[in-house]
Amino acid sequence: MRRSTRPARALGVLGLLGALLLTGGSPAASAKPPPRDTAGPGTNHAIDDPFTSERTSWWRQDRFGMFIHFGAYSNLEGEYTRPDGTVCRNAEWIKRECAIPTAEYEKQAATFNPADFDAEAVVKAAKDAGQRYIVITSKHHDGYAMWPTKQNSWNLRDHSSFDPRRDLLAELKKAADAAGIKLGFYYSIWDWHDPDFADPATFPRYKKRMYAQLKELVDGYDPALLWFDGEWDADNPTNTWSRRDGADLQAYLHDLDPGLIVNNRVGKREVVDGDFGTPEQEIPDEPVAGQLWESCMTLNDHWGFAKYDTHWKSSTTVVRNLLDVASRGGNYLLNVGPDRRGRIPQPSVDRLREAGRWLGAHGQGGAVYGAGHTGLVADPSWGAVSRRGDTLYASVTSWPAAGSALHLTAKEAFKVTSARVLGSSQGVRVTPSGDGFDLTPSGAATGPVASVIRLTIEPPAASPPGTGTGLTARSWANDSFNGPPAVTTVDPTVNKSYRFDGSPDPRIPSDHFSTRWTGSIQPRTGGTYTFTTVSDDTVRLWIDGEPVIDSSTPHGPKADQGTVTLTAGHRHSIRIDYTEGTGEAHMKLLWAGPDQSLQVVPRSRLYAD
Ligand code: FHN
Repeated sequence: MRRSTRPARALGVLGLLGALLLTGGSPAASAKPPPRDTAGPGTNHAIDDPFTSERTSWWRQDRFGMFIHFGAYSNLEGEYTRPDGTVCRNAEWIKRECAIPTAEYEKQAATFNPADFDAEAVVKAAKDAGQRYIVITSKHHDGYAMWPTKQNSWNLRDHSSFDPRRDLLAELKKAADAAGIKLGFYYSIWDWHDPDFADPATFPRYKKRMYAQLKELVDGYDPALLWFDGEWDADNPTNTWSRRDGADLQAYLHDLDPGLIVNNRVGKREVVDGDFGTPEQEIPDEPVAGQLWESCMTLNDHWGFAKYDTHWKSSTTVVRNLLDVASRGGNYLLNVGPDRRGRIPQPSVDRLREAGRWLGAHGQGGAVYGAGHTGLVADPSWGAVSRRGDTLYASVTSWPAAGSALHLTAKEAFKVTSARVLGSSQGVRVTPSGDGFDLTPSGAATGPVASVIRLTIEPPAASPPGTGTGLTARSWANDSFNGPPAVTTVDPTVNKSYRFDGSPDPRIPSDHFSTRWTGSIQPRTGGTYTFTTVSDDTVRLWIDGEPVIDSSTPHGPKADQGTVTLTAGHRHSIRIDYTEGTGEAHMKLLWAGPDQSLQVVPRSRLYAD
């Protein structure tokens, strides 16, 4: 029985134990999840709102993680000398990009011996950096498993020179748990080594082994998240992973562990896939429409270890990237690539430690941990502004000349009740000015990385808490709202992932149906609200009878946005017309406003007809 560490999982285990007590059945009997093909009409696969759920809370608070790319490729340290003497350079793609014959790649992997991998040192490096979760490659595209999988012998236990008594992932899990660091696993769907992967006729055999490996990882190591990769259409070998495969895998993983967090590469990197988007080597300019997100980056120019790559990002760049990411509501997953012996390169450790020192000084980490998009101010040219409750953190990277001011453009009315520079006794004059405030410090910047002005604010006036129970939902067993609705109910929220097999009700087929939600929506504060619909196939949204979103051309999974001004406490009429033709089906209604970060519109703000 897997040790459970989180409420959701504990419930799973307690639920299971409860079932055993009731049925007296064996664990295997009651642990067996219902076959997914019985899900069918009436199933909504959306388990919660990742923007607000307890399940994702630690991830949304922690903000900063360590990515670790470590595998059989690390043994070559980024360089391969071909038989003709020419040298080919790559890191984790070296087998494919340098066309190393499989037998030769297997031969070199047999010498892989990361004897110096020190899990406690790795976890210390993360903690010293201020990284609060770790994601390590359990299996990259080369198919080589970094744990003693029973599905094949292509793994660190059975095919290496590593001590067979050791389990590197178990060591890391133990060290991470002891340090209060969450541990996640990267897992590549694309597998260059498994003989059944490339042929669609044998791909089901590969999928069976893949599901079994994922069960080994979840049951054996209790990861907090799974970071999928290698989901894209590719050749050499052909990758036939489909959207349906992604939907099935997500349902399987939720059965395995309801508390698990999964990224969008479980499917096809769409807004409806997994719990968060994964922009790579880039930082979005603003919050991503309709989905949490995490920017992943290398610290030099390679994910896997490359002995010649000394193009390291500075610790200043790391901190400033992190401040930008947090101010836009994202996470930052920054990579290290251990060498063939399992050691993190010292230049990586040094830069990460410097970043951690800045975060740990003067409470400056408050601008990152648990902080996010303000919704109240525009992105400034002189730095980044993040928000945590009634505190704004203005992280200044271009300090003004003596006596000059920093202008902060306010998108909504609010007051600043105090301001101070973290790590300094200097005062900051705050004066209303034009479309916002002028912040005039009285002293010098506190350092070369960024200086943080901590502003305490009085947020926009709020009306009493809502007492809503949801919207009236009428559904038709046709995609044109034709005739009387087959089902009328009250939906607490509009948060639907029907995917391929589900629908609003067992009486509604999984294709060719429509739903109309009506009622009213009541904001706590007044001002400009951005509504986001995430839909497949079509959606139209009206507020007070005025069109806000019209996405009535049938489409695949897509986010659409529209803005409208709402009055605090007023019940604005709302109508959503949604249709599903064939294939996949999704419908979510989210909003973001002056005092409201992006989330599924909560039940308490929605009132039925
Ligand atoms: O092909 C991989 C690559 O090797 C690396 O693992 C990155 C990290 O996110 N993901 C894929 C490229 O998008």
